[in-house]
Amino acid sequence: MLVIASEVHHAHNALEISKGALVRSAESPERADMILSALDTGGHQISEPRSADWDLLARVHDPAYLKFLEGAWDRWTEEHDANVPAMSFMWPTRGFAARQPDDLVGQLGYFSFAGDTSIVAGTWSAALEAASIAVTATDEMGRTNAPTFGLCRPPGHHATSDQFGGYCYLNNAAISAQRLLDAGADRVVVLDVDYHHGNGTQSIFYDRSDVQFISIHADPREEFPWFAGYDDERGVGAGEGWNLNLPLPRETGFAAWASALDSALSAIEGADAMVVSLGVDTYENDPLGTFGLTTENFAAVGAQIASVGLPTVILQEGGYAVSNIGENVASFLSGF
Ligand code: Q9C
Ligand code: ZN
Repeated sequence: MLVIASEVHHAHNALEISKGALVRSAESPERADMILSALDTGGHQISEPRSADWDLLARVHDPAYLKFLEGAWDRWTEEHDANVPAMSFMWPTRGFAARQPDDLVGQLGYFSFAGDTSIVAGTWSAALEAASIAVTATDEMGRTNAPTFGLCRPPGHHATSDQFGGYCYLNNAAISAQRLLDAGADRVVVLDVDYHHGNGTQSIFYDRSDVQFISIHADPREEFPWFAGYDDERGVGAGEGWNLNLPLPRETGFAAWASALDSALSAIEGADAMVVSLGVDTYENDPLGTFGLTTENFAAVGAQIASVGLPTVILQEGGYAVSNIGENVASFLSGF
């Protein structure tokens, strides 16, 4: 399979608040290195991305948010030590006004939703490169009519139109779906199989019928992102009925997971193309997940999704078992 990848992601090596401490993020550069090396060994064709257009990004994200992300690190280092990441400690939660303040720390709170995601020197260039990977993979799929894999890092499915969080800054899958629509698709389905609910993708398309969003994930009663991903979230306005959440309890094994995938695939309606948000944090030994999928199971999942027969772009989301992430992604792609 054609794989779009880049080395630019190395510039992004962030910190996160985990269990009360500021530690190295689980979303590490080694993740993408391991995937690239496994795909290279597996004989996949690897190619570099072309730069994504700002106008396309601005069809998915608030331009004020894009400008903020682009300039946040330089603004931060005017006042702070470059050894500490840029992040807020306050967010406009219940009862507060969702207005954009002038102060940088306040803006960091306004434009984010979680303390697991910080901004460091290379964050913007890496996020922009990941979006470029998604767009190039999408265009190559359109040109060749063959499935294409975008090795995006940082991931994207938690990023909303104007908030970063869950290790995500630009929503690569949403940008890919928008690109497919702009290229002539009438409807695109985004199938999100990451362990966590893709709250960002859901919110971006929640009131639209041209993108169907379907997600299989750990029940938000028990897992991040806690405040989105419930099965009664079905879309609003024109988008009503075009959002499907299939939450599963912690510790779900492959049989139950695969049966949720069957339901997900039979719910696809009128789509001309598919974007797969591929998180492999459903792996049995993932440090952030509790599901029980094995490396071999990922090949079956890939084959099951491919059987739908839609033109497909596959984009990397989560997966934190660094020593196994390469073989897990390779297994999915070989099955597909
Ligand atoms: N130390 C994706 O898989 N943070 N994001 C957990 C644990 C939330 C996961 C903190 C996990 C976000 C793309
Ligand atoms: Zn995840």
